[in-house]
Amino acid sequence: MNRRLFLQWSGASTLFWAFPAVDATDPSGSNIELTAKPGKAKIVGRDFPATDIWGFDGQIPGTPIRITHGQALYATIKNALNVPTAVHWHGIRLPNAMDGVAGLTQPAIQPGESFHYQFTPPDSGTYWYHSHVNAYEQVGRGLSGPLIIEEKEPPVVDRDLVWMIDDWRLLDDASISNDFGAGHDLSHAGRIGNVPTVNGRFRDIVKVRTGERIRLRLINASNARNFALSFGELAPSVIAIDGQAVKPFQTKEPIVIGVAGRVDLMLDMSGDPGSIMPVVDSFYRETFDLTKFVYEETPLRSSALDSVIDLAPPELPEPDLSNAMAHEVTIAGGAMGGLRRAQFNGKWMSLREIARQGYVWAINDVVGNKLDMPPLIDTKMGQSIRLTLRNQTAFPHPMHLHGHHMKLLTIDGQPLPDPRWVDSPLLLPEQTMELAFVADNPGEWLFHCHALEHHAAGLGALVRIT
Ligand SMILES: [Cu+2]
Repeated sequence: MNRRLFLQWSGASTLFWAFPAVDATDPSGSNIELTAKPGKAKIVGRDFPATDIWGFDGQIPGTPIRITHGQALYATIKNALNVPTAVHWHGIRLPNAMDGVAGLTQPAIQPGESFHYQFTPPDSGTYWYHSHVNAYEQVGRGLSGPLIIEEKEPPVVDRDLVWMIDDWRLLDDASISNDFGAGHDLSHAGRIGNVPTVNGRFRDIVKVRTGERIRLRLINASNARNFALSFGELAPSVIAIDGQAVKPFQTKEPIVIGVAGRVDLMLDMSGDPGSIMPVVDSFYRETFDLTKFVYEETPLRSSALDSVIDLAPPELPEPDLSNAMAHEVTIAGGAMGGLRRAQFNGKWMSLREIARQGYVWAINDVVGNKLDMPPLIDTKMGQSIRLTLRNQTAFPHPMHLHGHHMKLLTIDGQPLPDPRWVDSPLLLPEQTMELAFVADNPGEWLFHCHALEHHAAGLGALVRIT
């Protein structure tokens, strides 16, 4: 029994506990095959027709991948779509050639062809995989899935749940609106949809039992929607952010999961048997119930488990701040952004002229419209980099650096009480963040806004490490 993968959503942890990790150290790793292809999904329930989607193995979310820390992943991706694609393994510190950015790290996988990815994730945690070709359309149609690297000795829980939270723009017949790359989305908040989902379902429920301890892995697979989730009377403990362990902290504040970000929570379900508890989103002006916990009539236990929830600390290279190379990175443009001119293909042009070609954002006054541009950062292996990231726009930007994690040092000049490592920090309007990382992974890496319409409209740059 190879328990590595293809665990179904329900009963996943039952399987996990029934069959101990006999092959947890299997040097042969895990072989998987995923096919990018069209499929149908019942997103909005019985009263609506199924939605035509593109998905890995034709489903949303794509087939979940679960391996154990230390195992290699061998993944063959077949393309059964009629457009080229490629797969990015979001947040994994992997060799550049496996990063899945078509046109930069590999040629796109043509229709009918396949590509073999192979790497050993150096970190345990909650990650995801998604298309990196024409991403605003391909991810928007469903080409993403969870990628879980389990700790060799995970904290004891009753269930390990993955929620891929996503957002769809559906028409009245539940079909996906075809207006990918609409001008307003490019220049404003990105493609915000009208149907938020958990694991591809709108307004579903999640059955729980009083006393149950749940590890909840939240993955934001939206094109552009950020979430801020509240869990009623529960005070969840945050145990990991962007896959990397944090010193657990309990909070009743809404938990922000920016686009492409992940948060691992530990939940002790303390509601009364038979009760219902909505999970409420409040990131934008209008709040809504994302899903509901429905307590079963029989409690699992009378009081919460009393066991350690801490994960092992991250094993990431510590940046040397005293010898770090400092880079100021300013994001400008978009609607109401005040950017007048920028460099486009090496020439200064007015934003109006640039906008005519579909681009409206710039990093340090450079529009990131191509993958063969001069890099924003060009550095030698092993160099510590200190980034001061300024958002001079009216919109939030989840800034994703490929192939690395960055240590978040300050937000608006305020140091963070505990260290936190991120790969997709959500930079709010007018906010400034300082981050640092060691450039220890050779290659050319994307650094871009993960609001996918923003990236498509120029909010991207390269980091070259030689
Ligand atoms: Cu953005």
